Amino acid sequence: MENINWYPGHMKKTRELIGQNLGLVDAVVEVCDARIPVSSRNPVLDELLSSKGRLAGRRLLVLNKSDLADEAETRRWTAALGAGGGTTVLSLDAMRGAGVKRLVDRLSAMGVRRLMIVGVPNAGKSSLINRLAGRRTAAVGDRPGVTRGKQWLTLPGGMQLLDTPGILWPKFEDPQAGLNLAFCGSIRDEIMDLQDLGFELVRVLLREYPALLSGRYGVEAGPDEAADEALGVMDAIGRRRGFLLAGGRVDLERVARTVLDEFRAGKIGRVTLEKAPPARSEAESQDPQ
Ligand SMILES: Nc1nc2c(ncn2[C@@H]2O[C@H](COP(=O)(O)OP(=O)(O)OP(=O)(O)O)[C@@H](O)[C@H]2O)c(=O)[nH]1
Ligand SMILES: [Mg+2]
Repeated sequence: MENINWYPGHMKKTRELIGQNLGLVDAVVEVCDARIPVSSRNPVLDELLSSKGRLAGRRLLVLNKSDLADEAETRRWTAALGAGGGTTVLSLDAMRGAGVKRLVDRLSAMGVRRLMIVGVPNAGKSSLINRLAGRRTAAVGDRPGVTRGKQWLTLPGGMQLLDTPGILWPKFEDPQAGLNLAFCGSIRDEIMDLQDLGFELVRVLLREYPALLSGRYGVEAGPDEAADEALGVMDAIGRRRGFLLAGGRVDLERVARTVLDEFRAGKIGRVTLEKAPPARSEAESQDPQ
């Protein structure tokens, strides 16, 4: 996946392919990353679906990797993204299978016969396909490939699933989205160097989840995102872990890699990088009278 170039020709081809495949199904499941429910989506799906009026109301959005995301945020996102009524939103952990039955029940209740899965790279499309199929059919962690012929998987229960998911390319134009995708391992190493990336992640965690950061690394971490503070925290992490270079300087590259790896593996804690709009009842209760 790291080697993919989302040059315009490739995007156009992917868009056409997804468009064609949407014509073959009666429901579409979009998989996004629950930690970044904005950055891990792409409006091109809206565009493609608007020309497929028959799929109105037959769209499901899966907030995957919910095991790694902040539960309260996932609840808010589920409510907010489903608010219009046009999309059914469900949270899921495709790695362990939590939520998959709910998804299948939902699809059955909708009378779905043929469906396809779409999503940005690394969102968990193959993992979900394997979960739905009840066996390992799609290569997990594989690089997105190009379809050769249509293959349908018959799911237990009789539903037909297109075995090749549609790849929605990530939003490279928006630098923050690029960072978020890189933090979550979707476009690793392409956006910027590892040390900068780790530094940016420490800044975000300092601002949003300082207690998790100090809990994991035992360093003082206040909710101050000043650059000095993030650098100071990285330095302290390096000293505690003994990541030292000759002369006693901290190996910041190693600190960055460690924080990124541990974040991606969920070791720092459950984190949602994009905050959901407050649920209506919360917003109302905060309204000054
Ligand atoms: N913690 C966690 N990890 C997950 C979950 N779903 C998938 N993963 C992991 O995320 C990585 C990507 O999963 P894939 O299923 O290969 O994702 P994909 O969307 O098919 O990726 P591409 O084929 O590259 O587009 C793998 O390491 C999976 O094990 C989940 O719900 N929770
Ligand atoms: Mg895949």
